Amino acid sequence: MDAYIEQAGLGRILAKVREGERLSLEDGEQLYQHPNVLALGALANIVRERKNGNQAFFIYNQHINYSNICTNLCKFCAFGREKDHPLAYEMSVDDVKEKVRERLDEPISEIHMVGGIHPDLPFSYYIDILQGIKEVRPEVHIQAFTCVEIYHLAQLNGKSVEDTLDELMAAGLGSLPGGGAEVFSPRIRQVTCERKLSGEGWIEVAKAAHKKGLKTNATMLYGHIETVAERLEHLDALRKTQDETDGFLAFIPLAFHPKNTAMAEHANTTGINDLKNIAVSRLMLDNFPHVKAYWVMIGPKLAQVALSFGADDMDGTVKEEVITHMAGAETEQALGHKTLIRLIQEAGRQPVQRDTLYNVIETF
Ligand code: V47
Repeated sequence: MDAYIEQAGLGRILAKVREGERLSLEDGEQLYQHPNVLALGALANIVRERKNGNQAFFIYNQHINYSNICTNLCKFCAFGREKDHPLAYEMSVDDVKEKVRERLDEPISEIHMVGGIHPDLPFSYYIDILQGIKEVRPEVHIQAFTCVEIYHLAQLNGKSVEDTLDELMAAGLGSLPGGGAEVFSPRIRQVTCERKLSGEGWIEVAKAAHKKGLKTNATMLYGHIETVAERLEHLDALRKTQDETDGFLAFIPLAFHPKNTAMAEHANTTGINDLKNIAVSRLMLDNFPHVKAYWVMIGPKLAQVALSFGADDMDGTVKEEVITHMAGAETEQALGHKTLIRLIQEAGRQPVQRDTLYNVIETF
């Protein structure tokens, strides 16, 4: 493999990767511009196997989107709605509890819960839905509320992000998902999501969570108007934050789905772009333990291939995914754990069912 990578003209970067030396933004630029995706994958696979061996993780999880009512109305999003829109919805605390109750017979270890920036639900609602989930399923790990939602909840609560996190943790919050990061560049945010918390704001909330011992994930929404330089600046900001806090668990590149959004003129991402983002992020984010190939976004078949291009995690069973499907995703809304195991085994990796914090539940 090394000879192949060298022949592709990537010998200098290969030497750095072998030495465990940090890649520069210029290296990242060279990787993104490189036409040979197999050589990029082979390079990323060195880091992937150094960190995670032959293991490929998945989780038994359930997604709950408590409301799509949102005041941010980002142009790339087909999920958020204004309050009076016919498709707007909001779940009561009992609705959320019922969603959890419906699947009590399944060995779900994590509930992944996010929603829009709702204009008038009170702070107590968020405490109540956390407590309600714990009442129905006390042992489950709740990974909920992006950094953008946490900032909004702190404003609702009239307290600091730190104090608000304490209250949410006491009610059952276990970790934060990685959404809302988009691309940190102010240019991109100005064009696509001008009302959203800034990139600096997102990072400040993540740091506050990490300082409390709350683990969080991070994402990047690629495949729209962002430049390669803006992607690399985003990765660099995450890498610097991780140097400081060591609180990120996984990075998840999110492929833009344009259908039903205000940016519907864009084409869907291609398989090569998807694999490049997995590979380059694995190489740049040298201090992130995990990179996910989120099958909902890139499809189970490409996610399987991505396990040899830097990714070591396929996310999970999910069930009832809404955000990407509103934007035209043609993937399934759920995968059975047997399917996940088969996808991983056929990719030549060892399936490992994990919990949210990557403790091993079962190896197959
Ligand atoms: O925050 C919105 C993005 C995110 C679109 O932390 C879109 O483990 C593509 O963050 N096309 C939600 N993406 C999903 C998310 C996530 C998913 C799975 C696992 C984890 C994790 C996090 O999806 C949003 C936004 O950044 N998004 N609209 C769209 N049209």
